[in-house]
Amino acid sequence: LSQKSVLLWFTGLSGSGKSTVASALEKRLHEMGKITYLLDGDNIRHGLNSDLGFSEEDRIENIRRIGEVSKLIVDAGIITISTFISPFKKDREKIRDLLGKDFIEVFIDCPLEVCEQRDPKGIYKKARNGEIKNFTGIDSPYENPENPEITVSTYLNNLDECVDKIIEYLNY
Ligand code: GGZ
Repeated sequence: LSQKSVLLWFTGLSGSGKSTVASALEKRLHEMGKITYLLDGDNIRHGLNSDLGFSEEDRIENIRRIGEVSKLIVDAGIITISTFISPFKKDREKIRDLLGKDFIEVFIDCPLEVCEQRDPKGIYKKARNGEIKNFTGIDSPYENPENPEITVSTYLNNLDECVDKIIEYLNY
């Protein structure tokens, strides 16, 4: 196998652009002949973690399981992109410890105000009017990464520029 596999761990608020950047990054990596796998809410929260909600303890367990699954995929030699809010620094650091040098934290940086303005699914609106409780950034915390390997600012840069920054870091 000629590819060096890593875990690209995307963290950021709902609406920050994690999925959009991850999809565009996958496309770019595929064009370079790389094999990737994307873990996100659609394939994890509806399946493996369908027993978990959004309380603090459920989020901790959600991220723990995803870290373990991510490691298995990295061990198989596949570039793994995991996109979850992962609001707690401590839980992200546990995954860093699990993966060692293969862990690349990608902070998808976007101010809450901008995420809330985008609100593609109308989910912030629901959080504001109390229809959804414990919503990250509203009534549940998000702890910014302190030393992420990569910071992508989706409110400042366009999609191509965001992907370029990650590709340049990977230096394949
Ligand atoms: C945050 C929530 C919540 C609450 C439902 N808080 O933007 P989305 O809608 O499509 O993606 C969000 C997704 C977050 O799941 P994660 O597994 O990434 O979260 S965590 O890492 O904190 O475990 C959002 C939706 O689920 N969603 N309720 N209360 N996001």
